Formats: sequence, structure tokens, C-alpha cells
Amino acid sequence: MQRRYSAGGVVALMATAALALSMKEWSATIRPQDGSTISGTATVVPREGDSLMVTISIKGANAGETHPWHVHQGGCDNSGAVIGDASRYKPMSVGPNQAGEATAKVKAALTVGVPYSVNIHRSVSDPGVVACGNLRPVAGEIVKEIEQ
Ligand SMILES: [Cu+2]
Repeated sequence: MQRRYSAGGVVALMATAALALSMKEWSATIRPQDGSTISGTATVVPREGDSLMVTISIKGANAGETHPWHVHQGGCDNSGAVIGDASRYKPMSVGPNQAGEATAKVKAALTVGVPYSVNIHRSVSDPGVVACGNLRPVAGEIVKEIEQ
């Protein structure tokens, strides 16, 4: 049986092309700030439904401490509003190995060319920033081709 593209198939291909442009992974190298020894990495991966999966991993923190963290608009030198609902970023607990990991799924999208950063705050009661990393788009698009 010969295969033909229906009108519906064309629409699906166009939708995929638009999706490919917005599907871009981001990463940040987190560096200490304000005298802390916290460093680490963070990644932001777009998911379906205009949401982002944010993953953060730090080391060099004090065991037992709890650090709120978020993706913010603006770079580390000039950060602004939290991206997405701040309550979706559960504070990160630091284990006995002085390391911590956390993930957050937030409803938001990042735009290439706009600065964003990942902030780690001193404590639940002190929003001072003790580590930060500027998010940069990872080279290359995440493209899921339609199989034909
Ligand atoms: Cu924050």
C-alpha cells in the first residue's frame, strides 16, 4: 500500500518544527558567592506542556543545612524574579557528604537570548545568595524527528 501524506500529517510536521525551536536544554556551572564554598551544576530541560525540569547538584556545602534555590530571570550579577511558581522549588537538604541534589518541575519556558541564572540561597530565613550559575543554552537543539 502506497503511503501518502494527509493534510493532518502536514500540520503535525509543522507543529514539530515549532517545537524543535523551543526545545533547548540549558546548563549552568554554579560557583561560590559571598564567601561560601558551594559549587555545582544545574540543567534545565524543556518538557511537554510548557514545563521545565530543573535539576541541581551541589557540593562543598555544610552538612545538615537547607538551601532554597530557584531559576531566576537575569544573570548572577543582576537576578530578578523567580521563573515559575517558587513553591515548586523544594529547598535542598545537604547530606553528610556536604552535597545536595534537587529537582523541580515548573510551568515556564526559557527564551534563547534572555539571561537566566540559578541561585542558591543561604537559608530558609536568609535569602542572601551563596552560590550562583548563569544558565546557557547547550549547543544543538533537542529535536525529536517524526519517523516517516
Ligand atoms: Cu531564588
